[in-house]
Amino acid sequence: MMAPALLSAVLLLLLLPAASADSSDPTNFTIMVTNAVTDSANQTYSTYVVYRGILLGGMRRLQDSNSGFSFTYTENLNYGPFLESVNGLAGNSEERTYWELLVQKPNSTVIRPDVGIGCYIPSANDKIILNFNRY
Ligand code: B12
Ligand SMILES: *[C@@H]1O[C@H](CO)[C@@H](O)[C@H](O)[C@H]1NC(C)=O
Ligand SMILES: *[C@@H]1O[C@H](CO)[C@@H](O)[C@H](O)[C@H]1NC(C)=O
Ligand SMILES: *[C@@H]1O[C@H](CO)[C@@H](O)[C@H](O)[C@H]1NC(C)=O
Repeated sequence: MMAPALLSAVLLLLLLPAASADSSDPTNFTIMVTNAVTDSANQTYSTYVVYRGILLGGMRRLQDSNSGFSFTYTENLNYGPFLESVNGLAGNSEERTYWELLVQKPNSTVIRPDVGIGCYIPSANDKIILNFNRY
């Protein structure tokens, strides 16, 4: 007969792997490329990050999978990666255009993250919207 405290410790050890299993599943999300300046066709792609991985990682994975998605970024000293171009189209300070980062949550609410692609951590089923826009 095991003491109740020992028994619950053994039970906890048995249950732990199951309880943390979700952190080993990929976090699936989509990336939609839109253009508010020229109104060209939207493109949607699917990718994923590991548990609490950053958006930039999911974008690199998508680019490396030959899905037709490509992007470039510049490195800002203070804020990290600034998304410069998507699918060959680059933002331009003379024309005051840039790639805006928006996120449509599963309940359809659209947010505008207050961080860039190097800091945003996608949630499952986010629709990341990379929107070519003016400022
Ligand atoms: C103006 C501005 C912009 C302009 C910059 C272009 C321009 N020529 O004006 C535009 C509209 C492009 C912009 C875009 C974004 N911005 Co902005 N921006 C600012 C703002 C208001 C002033 C920056 C500035 O002119 N500084 C003075 C100059 C002399 O210094 P600078 O180092 O040369 O400034 C450059 C950087 O700030 C850079 N920059 C601007 N925003 C961002 C964002 C990121 C992630 C990076 C890496 C660089 C960067 O562009 C400036 C000009 O080259 C700051 C807030 C503030 N008051 O500082 C926010 C700020 C820097 N931006 C921010 C954010 C979040 C964004 C976006 C991600 C918003 C979005 N959801 O789309 C996008 C970037 C998306 C991408 N393509 O990667 C955050 C960054 C916080 C963080 N830790 O990541 C700030 C601090 C505002 C906030 N919400 O708190 N932004
Ligand atoms: C994520 O996507 C993969 C491949 O499309 C799929 O097999 C997996 O079940 C998805 N995971 C979740 C948690 O939806
Ligand atoms: C692209 O997506 C945006 C934002 O969801 C939407 O407003 C627009 O109508 C779409 N454009 C096309 C051409 O489907
Ligand atoms: C939608 O979901 C987000 C988080 O995923 C939450 O912050 C927000 O309050 C929700 N909005 C509505 C209208 O339910």
